[in-house]
Amino acid sequence: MSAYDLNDNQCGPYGDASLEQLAFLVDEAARTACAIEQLSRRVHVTLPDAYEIQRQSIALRVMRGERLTGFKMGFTSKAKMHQMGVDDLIWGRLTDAMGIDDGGDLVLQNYVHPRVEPEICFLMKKPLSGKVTLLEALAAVEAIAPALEIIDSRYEAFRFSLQDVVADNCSSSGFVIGPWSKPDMDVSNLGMVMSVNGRDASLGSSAAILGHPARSLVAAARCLGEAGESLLPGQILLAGAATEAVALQGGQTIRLDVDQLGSTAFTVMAANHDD
Ligand code: OOG
Ligand code: MG
Repeated sequence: MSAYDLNDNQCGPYGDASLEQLAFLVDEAARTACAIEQLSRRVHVTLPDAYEIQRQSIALRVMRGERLTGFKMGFTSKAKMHQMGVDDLIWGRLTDAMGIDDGGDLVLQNYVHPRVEPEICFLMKKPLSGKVTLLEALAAVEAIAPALEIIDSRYEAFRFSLQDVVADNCSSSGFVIGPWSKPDMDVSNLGMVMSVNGRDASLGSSAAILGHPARSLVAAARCLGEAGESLLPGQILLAGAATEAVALQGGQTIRLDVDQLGSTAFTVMAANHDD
């Protein structure tokens, strides 16, 4: 059977669908930009199962030639928890294919219903995994940059349970990274302004990210350690959005300005007439 048949399958806690088939399902949805029904509406998926589905779905990308370039944290700010109705920290994986050049273009057709959110990005110089202090986390950082994350839930109406969003790689679908600064900068409370076509769309502070974005690094080390993974030198971590995400539409230029760190931007290519 194909993974799609699970919708009609009522037997057993997962019907006939294996975690491997569910991984295929979320990967296909991302690859073809085609929304699917929430897994939790049809099958019982535990949180460890959801992380295993995520792991296997990213393994499919790697098999197609993508390279793991780092990780992202989600729901590290109250604004995001409130917007999505989920209040647990989550983490996902980033690949090189998700990267968009600073100042580059996003092609709307490649996404289901993308949104953008303002973030801080860390570049690692030392491995980090397990229980670490804030100072240890900061000492493992090579550089810090302003970043925009493009999230695109593969579920209909951008609605999901905790397990659904984790299985769907925490909605990760793209990121744009601005100029790198030295890691000795105090990033605990920097003003962040995200604008759409020159108009302010959301205003926040890096302090909204767990009180200090480096706390997201501490949380990432702990979560990854529990999963037997680590942040490796040369990899990046997106610390999580400081404000709510904003829906993307063709023709928009999105720009993020972070005090002292500088800015980053991208443009959403307008959709074709027949879309
Ligand atoms: C889940 C991803 C959350 C963040 O920065 O909080 C996230 C979602 O909102 O779809 O990336
Ligand atoms: Mg995010």
